[in-house]
Amino acid sequence: MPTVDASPGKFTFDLDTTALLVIDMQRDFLLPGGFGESLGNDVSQLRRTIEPLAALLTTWRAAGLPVIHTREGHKPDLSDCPPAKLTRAPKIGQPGPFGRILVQGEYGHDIIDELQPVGDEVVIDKPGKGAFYATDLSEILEKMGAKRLIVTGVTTEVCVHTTVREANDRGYECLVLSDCVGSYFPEFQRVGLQMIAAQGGIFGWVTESPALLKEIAR
Ligand code: TIU
Repeated sequence: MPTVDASPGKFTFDLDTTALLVIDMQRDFLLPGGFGESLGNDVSQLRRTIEPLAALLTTWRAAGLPVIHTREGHKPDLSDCPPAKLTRAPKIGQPGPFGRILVQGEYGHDIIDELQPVGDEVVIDKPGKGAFYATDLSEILEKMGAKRLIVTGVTTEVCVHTTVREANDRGYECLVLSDCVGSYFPEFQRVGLQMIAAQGGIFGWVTESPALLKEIAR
C-alpha cells in the first residue's frame, strides 16, 4: 500500500478508499482586494497554496482519483446564516468588489480560476466552518467508500481544522498537506499544523505534497 512519510509517523493509504478534499479556495478569501483582504488579512499567506495545489490536482486527476471541493457561504436570503455568525461577520451578504460577500451564486463565493472543479467533481456548499455540518459530505464519502482524506485548502486553523476534527470524530484518517493549506497568520499556520499531529496524531497526519505526489506516481 502507498505509504507517505508524515508527522507523527507513516501514513498508509489505499488509492481506492482515499479522497482529496479542497476546502474553500474561494475568491472571497484569496483574491487581492476581496473580503479576506478587506478584513486586514494578508492574502499572500493563502495564495502560496495555489501552485502546489494545482500541481497536486493535476496528478490526482490524472490518476482518476476523487476530488471534493467545498465553498463556505450562504443562501441569498441568509436564512442559513446563524445570527451569532452574522453578528461577528457583519460583511456577509453585503456588497463587495466581487458581489455579495460569501453569498452563493456571486463571483466572489466561487472557487478561484486556477482550481476550478472539472468534470463530475463534487462541490459542497457549507454554511459553517466544518464541511460535515449541514451538508451531504458523510453520505457522499460513504457512497465513495472513502476511509481516508487528503485535506487541503484554507484557512488552516478555521475551516481546515474544523473539518479535520469533524472527520476524525467520524472515523476518517486525515492527511493534511502543509504546503496546500494556508492561514492569514503565520503563527496559526505553524501551531495549527502542530496541533493536528501532536499526541501521536490526535487529529491526523501532516506532510508536504511532494511526499504524496511521489507515492501516487509509483
Ligand atoms: N474557510 C474558512 O476558513 N473561513 C474563514 O472564515 N476563515 C478565516 O480564517 N476567517
